[in-house]
Amino acid sequence: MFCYQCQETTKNAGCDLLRGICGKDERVANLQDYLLYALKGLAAVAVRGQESGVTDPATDHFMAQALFATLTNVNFDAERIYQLTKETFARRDALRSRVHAARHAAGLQCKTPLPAAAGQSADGDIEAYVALGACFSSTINKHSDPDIQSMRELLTYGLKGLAAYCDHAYVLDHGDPSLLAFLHQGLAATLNDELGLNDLIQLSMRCGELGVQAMALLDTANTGRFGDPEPTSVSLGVRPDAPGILISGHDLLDLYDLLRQTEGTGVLVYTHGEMLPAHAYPVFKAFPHLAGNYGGAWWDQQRDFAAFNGPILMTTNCLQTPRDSYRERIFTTGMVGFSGLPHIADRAPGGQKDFSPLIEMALQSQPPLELETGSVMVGFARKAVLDNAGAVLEAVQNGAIKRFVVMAGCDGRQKEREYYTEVAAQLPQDAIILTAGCAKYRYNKLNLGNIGPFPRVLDAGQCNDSYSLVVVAQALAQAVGAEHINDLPISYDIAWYEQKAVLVLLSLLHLGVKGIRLGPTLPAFLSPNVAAFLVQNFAIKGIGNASEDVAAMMAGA
Ligand code: FSO
Ligand code: SF4
Repeated sequence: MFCYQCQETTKNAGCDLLRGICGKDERVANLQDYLLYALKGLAAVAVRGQESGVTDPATDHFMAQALFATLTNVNFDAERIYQLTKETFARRDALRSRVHAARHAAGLQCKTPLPAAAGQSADGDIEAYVALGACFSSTINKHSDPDIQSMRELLTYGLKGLAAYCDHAYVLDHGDPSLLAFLHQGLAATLNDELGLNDLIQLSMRCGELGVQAMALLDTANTGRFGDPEPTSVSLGVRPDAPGILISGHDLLDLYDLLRQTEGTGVLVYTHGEMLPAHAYPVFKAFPHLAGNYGGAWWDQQRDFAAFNGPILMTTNCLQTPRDSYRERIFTTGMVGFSGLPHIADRAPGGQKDFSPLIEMALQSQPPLELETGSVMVGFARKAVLDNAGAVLEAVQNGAIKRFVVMAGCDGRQKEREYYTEVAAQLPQDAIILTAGCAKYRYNKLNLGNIGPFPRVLDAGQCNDSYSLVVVAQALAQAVGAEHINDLPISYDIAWYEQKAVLVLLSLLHLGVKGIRLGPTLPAFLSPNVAAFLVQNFAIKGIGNASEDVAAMMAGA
């Protein structure tokens, strides 16, 4: 196996032994590589279809789901990846027939042949696919020019992030065909030997542009369905007298179904990880049995889930290999999977998922062990901040707020991430931290105080709610008459882990944001020349020592 798509990749070079740091074993890695290869072939056919007026919306959505399944910490279920690959080939072949027929009828000649991935035989059992994956992972992802390879990887990972956010929005019946069309175009481009570095750079910037569009779509989907987040205090403790269900991941509709089905049962619902921001939405606040947030970021799940005592639902990334202490209590749903874990099936159109197995299990469970007490503030998404734009501006103008530091992104297990806790703690009292994503768990319980009515950590929500931070920055720029958000007193100290964060990074680059600090390490898939390009054009830098970085950021560097 070889995989270097996430920040925790072995030795910041690549997971190339029998198992990745994330727990993905060689067999699943090979199957995922073969799925990606198959998806590239499907993408090439779909692009030719786009050129010929032949589309298949169901296949477009399938592309987003299948690509999402290959994102870090989503799907470790070999059989499921195998089935997705078979479906990819079946959809590819059906679409190719339609495209051929349409082109034939129109008298169109193909100037270039389709790539090999578009015609690869679909035959084979799971073992054959494992073997083919092993073979393709060492060839299809290896271009002789390391810079072309690096840019293809950057684009591919941005597309995986885009696919994930598309899937989240589609779950809420919010679609945008242009986003799905680009998944095909971008993925097909990674097979096209005629494209040079500049083409791939442009496609990556386009990916970032569509990243903003996808996050905006998901924002509309979430706020349209559940209301605009409001500043809300969330309990971190437990109610000792009732059992609970713990729900993690990003899928708010799953939370909604679960809350409706647990109403009146005596079972409480707790959020974990990236589900924390749900507490700020008016629709969720109306459920008195949404009891609080339990535990820390995704990488704390093995400790948190063991202590929780009740059933756990993983709706999206980030899933870790379950420990025996809670293996019997964890369920997956959506694109998440793990061999041997029970999977809650998708909802029928207009219906709900059936969470009764979790509810039955919860009724037999002990209440969770209390891990901590206290509370955190959430709900500072775009509307909550912009409704107070006057107070923010006044605080900036009278010097109460000297600087905003965007510390969005992901958390992870590496010790180097203590840097983010140190930065948050050392930032002076006149600095506000703008956050989104699970990166916040490094500092959201530090009680960093307030500036006027605002907590010094303004939590906009999930990683996709980085969109809110962009909207706030743009509104602020307009209000102070700045030409560009780079002219505002804002610094960016972004923590990345997986491919949604790659998309968020591309989105910020597309918006022209300069001077981003990216840590805790720069991506292993950046070749020296591609890294140099990012430094030259976007002034991207790695992180350093916390106190030096704090001083530099406060000085605008
Ligand atoms: Fe975190 Fe995981 Fe939202 Fe990521 S839970 S690390 S950017 O997958 O998705 O922020
Ligand atoms: Fe390694 Fe990350 Fe790939 Fe997992 S997703 S195999 S940790 S690079």
